[in-house]
Amino acid sequence: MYADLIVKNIGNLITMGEGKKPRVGNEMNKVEIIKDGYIVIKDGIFLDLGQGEVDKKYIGGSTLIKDAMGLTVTPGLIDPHTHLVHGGSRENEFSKKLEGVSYMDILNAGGGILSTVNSTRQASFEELYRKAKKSLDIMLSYGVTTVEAKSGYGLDIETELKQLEVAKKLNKDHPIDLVSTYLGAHALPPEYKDKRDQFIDLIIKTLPIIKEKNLAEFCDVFCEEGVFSIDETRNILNAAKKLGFKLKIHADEIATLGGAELSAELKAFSADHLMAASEKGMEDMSKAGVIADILPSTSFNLNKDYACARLMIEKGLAVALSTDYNPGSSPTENLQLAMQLGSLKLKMTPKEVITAVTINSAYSVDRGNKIGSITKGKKADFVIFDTPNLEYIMYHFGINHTKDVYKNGIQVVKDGKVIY
Ligand code: IZC
Ligand code: ZN
Repeated sequence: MYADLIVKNIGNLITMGEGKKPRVGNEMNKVEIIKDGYIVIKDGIFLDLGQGEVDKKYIGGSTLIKDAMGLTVTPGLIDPHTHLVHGGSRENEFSKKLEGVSYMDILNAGGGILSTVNSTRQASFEELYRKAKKSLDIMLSYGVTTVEAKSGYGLDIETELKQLEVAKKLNKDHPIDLVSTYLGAHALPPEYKDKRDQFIDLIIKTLPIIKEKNLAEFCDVFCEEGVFSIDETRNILNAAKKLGFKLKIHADEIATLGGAELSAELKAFSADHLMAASEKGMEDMSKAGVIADILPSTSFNLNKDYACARLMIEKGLAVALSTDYNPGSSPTENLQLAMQLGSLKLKMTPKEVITAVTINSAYSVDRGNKIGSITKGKKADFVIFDTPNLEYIMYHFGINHTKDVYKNGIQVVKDGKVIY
């Protein structure tokens, strides 16, 4: 069978192997690298891969042959935790933050998430679409080919649906694949200030509407001291699970509430943040197969402690990394920065980092059978990095190393510029 595309002369081809399950514990550091590798693509799928000369049987008709000139190739990167669709920005809170006012104090004074809720309620569908599309283009230019996107800036049915509809349309229109998450439990809106239970009822009543319109695959809760308690989180997520939603939790970000333990109890796909997770919580997650999604650019931006990635890996967890792109605690689309902080601050090896943003992040959004590794039969999503090896991506920090990006076998970034 003739190939559509062959990429040859790959200096370091990082495949992530068979990619049949997330990599846990010390498996994260066992990354096979093919020197002088090639990949063969047909109909948007990896048909073959190997070392050295490409088999002639693949070349004929209109086969395109690309010379990777000794550079580094990885699977397309996956960002499994973002608050992509939102209105406005929060630079007006920046000076307060620099003076040391905490994230929670800003929220409790009616700013933070609630400020973005106001902007998102006021924004039209087109405004939200344009802003999120611009962010997706930046993400794509950094080598990201799949993105999880949460709602949570409506806190009313109409605006939550508007956010999710924007994500649905972008999933159709943009090369990046989006995985949608309903985060109705992101904050208590002012109109429900003394009516917590009624707000939780509203979230639970919204679930079947979202299910019926097929607007989200996952449900998530911001489980945090002063936001939603463990019991409230359990109620909401159990209701979601009954309707067939997959689960994620913003867990143990600031206070050690037991979100990690709850994620294990509920068999969530991931527990995210975990800066304050207990050791018992990590052990529970490891036993239950919950992926630890760590967001180091949030720690960096809030000037907070970093999650204990080394301990999590020691305890046999599968770690993923994401940007947490949002207008408050992580206003950046740059997943390569999260990777660099993963090495520099979380002390993850470059091999652990690439595992975290490919195969493990694929499983944390339940796409492990289709993406996350350069494996025969998986989607031909891959990145050519303008670096001589994997280590260089983490070593030379703060810049974009992407040269070319391919989505379903089609080139969408050329020399760092989006071209789709
Ligand atoms: O807009 O502040 N942590 N939710 C929980 C966020 C950060 C997003 C925001
Ligand atoms: Zn978040």
